[in-house]
Amino acid sequence: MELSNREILERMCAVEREAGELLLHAQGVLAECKTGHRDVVTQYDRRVQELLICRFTELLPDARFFCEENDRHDDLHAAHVFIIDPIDGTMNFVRGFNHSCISAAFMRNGTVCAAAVYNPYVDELFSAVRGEGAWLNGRPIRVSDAPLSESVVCVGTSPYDTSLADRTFALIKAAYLEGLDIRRQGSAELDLCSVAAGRAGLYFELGLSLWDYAAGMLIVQEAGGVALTMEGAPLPLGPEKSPLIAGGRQALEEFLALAEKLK
Ligand code: LIP
Repeated sequence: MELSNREILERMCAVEREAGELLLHAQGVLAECKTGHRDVVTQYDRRVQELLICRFTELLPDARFFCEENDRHDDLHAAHVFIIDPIDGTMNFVRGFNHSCISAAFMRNGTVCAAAVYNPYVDELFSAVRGEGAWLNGRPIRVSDAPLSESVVCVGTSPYDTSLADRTFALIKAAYLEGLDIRRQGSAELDLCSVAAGRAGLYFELGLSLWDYAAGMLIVQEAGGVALTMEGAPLPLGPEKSPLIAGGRQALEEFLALAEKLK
């Protein structure tokens, strides 16, 4: 009997809570540089990733994996794929900011159908099932439908690609001037969950990988919001990096129009 998306989500949530203990009790964190001194990985990123792969393989033996670490990039066209960011907000983790999460999205035949994002530091588990809604610790959540002028805007600075800096900071200044204020929290998935829970009205970042947004994208959509590229197109579910904007429809459309004028 094939497992339903809801049954798979329940297992994803339990596994992320288990992995959360590894972050809460982490000691002797060793940071290694990947593409540069701002792009780091730790032994805990790898341990969490291996734990999730092991548990999800027990659940679905034919599952494939597309993950941030260890170049684990299986075929995204497979029937069952888990997209994993073992620690989203690794620099926060290394620096002790206590604002990071474990993120996993389940894709069935090319469509993201279930998602879970767990922040163990505040015991907040955001989740969603396509067509069934989005939740925070089991309670339904909705995006804010406020206009940009009444929205706090989460911003991402794409620190791994400084060629995006001029455009990024021009957009951040626009968000600061047109919105209520900005927040740079350091975790794309948690920024998307802040939008899904109606805490922030908008989030954007110009250079993200699939594992940085696959889960949060579904959680925002199931919370009544929109998640698109900065050109207003559907987000790619592929290996290429992508700009992203997410929010309630009104604030998002206002900001996309502003971004167009700033080109
Ligand atoms: C991080 C994102 C963050 C972004 C960083 C990086 P990581 O993910 O959460 O929003 O600014 O460039 O992509 O590397 O900590 O999983």
